[in-house]
Amino acid sequence: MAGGKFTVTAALPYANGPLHLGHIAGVYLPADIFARFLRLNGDDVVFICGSDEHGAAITLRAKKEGITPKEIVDKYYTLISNSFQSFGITFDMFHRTSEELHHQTSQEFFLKLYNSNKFIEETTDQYFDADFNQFLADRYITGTCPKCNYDNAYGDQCEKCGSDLSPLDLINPLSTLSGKRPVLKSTSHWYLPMDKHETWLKEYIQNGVLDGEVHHNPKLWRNQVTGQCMSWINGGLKPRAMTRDLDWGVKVPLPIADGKVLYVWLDAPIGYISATKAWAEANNKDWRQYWVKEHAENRRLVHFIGKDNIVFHAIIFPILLKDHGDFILPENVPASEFLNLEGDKFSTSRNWAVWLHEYLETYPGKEDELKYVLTSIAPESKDSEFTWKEFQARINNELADVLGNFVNRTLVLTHKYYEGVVPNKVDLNDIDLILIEDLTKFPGKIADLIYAYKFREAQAEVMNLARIGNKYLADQEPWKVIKTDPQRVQTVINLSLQITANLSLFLLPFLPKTAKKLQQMLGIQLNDWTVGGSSELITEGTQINQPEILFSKIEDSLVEFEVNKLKSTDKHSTMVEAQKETVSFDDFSKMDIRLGTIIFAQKVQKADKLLQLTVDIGIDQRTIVSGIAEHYSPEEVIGKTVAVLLNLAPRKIRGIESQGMILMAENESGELSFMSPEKAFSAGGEIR
Ligand code: B3M
Ligand code: ZN
Repeated sequence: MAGGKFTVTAALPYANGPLHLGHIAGVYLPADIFARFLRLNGDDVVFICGSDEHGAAITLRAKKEGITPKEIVDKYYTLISNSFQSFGITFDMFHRTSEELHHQTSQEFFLKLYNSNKFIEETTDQYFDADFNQFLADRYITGTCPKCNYDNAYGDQCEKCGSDLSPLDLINPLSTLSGKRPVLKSTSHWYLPMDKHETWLKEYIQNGVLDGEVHHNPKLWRNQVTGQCMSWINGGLKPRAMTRDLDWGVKVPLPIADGKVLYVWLDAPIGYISATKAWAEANNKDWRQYWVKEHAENRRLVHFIGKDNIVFHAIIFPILLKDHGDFILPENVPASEFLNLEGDKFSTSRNWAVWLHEYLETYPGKEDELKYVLTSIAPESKDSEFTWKEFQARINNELADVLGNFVNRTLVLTHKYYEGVVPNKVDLNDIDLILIEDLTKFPGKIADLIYAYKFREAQAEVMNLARIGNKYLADQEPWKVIKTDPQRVQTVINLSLQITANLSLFLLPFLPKTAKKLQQMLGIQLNDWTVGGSSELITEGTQINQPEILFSKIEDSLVEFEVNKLKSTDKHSTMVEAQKETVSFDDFSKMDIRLGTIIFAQKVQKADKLLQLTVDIGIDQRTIVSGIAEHYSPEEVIGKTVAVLLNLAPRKIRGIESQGMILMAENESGELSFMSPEKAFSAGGEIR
């Protein structure tokens, strides 16, 4: 099986926020296991990723944080690439779509398609926000989904039912910039006529046939990937615009396209190619051997992604690659389903998430524990769930009690009986022979599972070997037999050490740090998968080092701490999160806020919540109607000095003209409190 050639990619994360465990379990960890395994197995592999720095995901985030898109992508590129590095994801290249090389590569790609008439130019009416002078595509517009009635669907997709939408499909569309109903305005764009590609796509996806030749084994595609693609195709593909009216992105390289950029989903997957070029340049390689048909014979392109990216990688990108003509097409698109967290979906806005960088900071050195748990529960074929309770159970009952225990017993006994020197095997009995025979099957079994993208099962196989080891020790009872038949114990310990050595090899793709630690304890170095399965991996007479405990147990207090943290930040974030748009200083200084002293108060007739106040604001005395009657009685408020917004347009409330607003703070349980000066300031003092 070795000797394969692979170009492996992992979805380019948007540089608009940190990564959480859902991203890791679904995309980056399986991709890394795959790449690490291929390297060990002697396959030729390049493993590519980078940050996706264009599109509305970036510009809207920048707007929300009140900084520029450039500042956003720089900030999150750094955060994301650092956490990948400290977690131990072994990309050969982590590139950025904001790099010049990428802009060039994607512009050339676009031009090639443009010049060979692969696009259709169309002028249509599109939604436009007149206040912001901007067309509204994708996430710049929301409205009600025509398919499921969800009222917060985006212009490109409904996140509730997964439907692919265009802004014109939305019922009751609203601009996310101004919050207003947009107007229609005409604009021209280049469309990819996806409808023309249905026939060959079906052949390619369903049968693994491309240009009349066998391209890949369609049985190795996950059901949900083939299923989703076929339902798209059978529902009829529609032309899709490949350009946008925006000022952030890769400029459309045509003189007639001022103010237009490439659609982010056109440029992002081309990012895999640019990243490969950057890597090749830095490492003296020829990038074409990884992408260009003529130079990349038998090269297998594999895209690791989450299920929300299936259409882009299994339909749109293949169309683009085929239209271009020079490139190989994906041989598989192992997409994951979603990981949930403690009974709920991961949610960035609610802060319902376990962030990778926070985990790494809080639990340094425990990367392998997290890797183990995430692979054990990976959402390969259906949604799955992460809970801290299960995190604890998997580490304690499996890593510590099965793997750690077996290794520890073996090494401790080697030291106890043989001063740490590997003993000989003498007289193998039937049980030994069966064990030796079983051992030979492991590398092949695990490899087959990995080549079939079944990482959960592959890791479980490695654990099975540790279980076999435990059972062998328990059945052979060397601690008893040592008194009656010391020769027999030599064999038992030798074979247990062979199992341990094999584990230290098989663990490398999954738990690389643990595997290396184990090799260090054994005083051996293994980095070739093909030697696995041997019962001569560690030679007689080898001096091994003192064992260290591989995994310490996770206390209940950690579980409690993490669950509480999740719950408290969740509530907290809904209260204090900066949800409002940034305002300029000029906007702020338009507000006239001063201290006012309440000199009179009475209840408003037939209105339980309202007090009518007379407030002295230094320059005059005015009437303000305030909704505080449930929190304060009239007597209580008289004499208080509070913050007042003076230049709020006057409004009539219950027939009384209110000439300002008292500013109040609200706590979690909805109680109200005045904003009073901390020093004894009198009415009229300005607040700024
Ligand atoms: N950035 C979407 C995502 O992060 C997008 C992936 C691009 S892969 C070429 O889910
Ligand atoms: Zn919907």
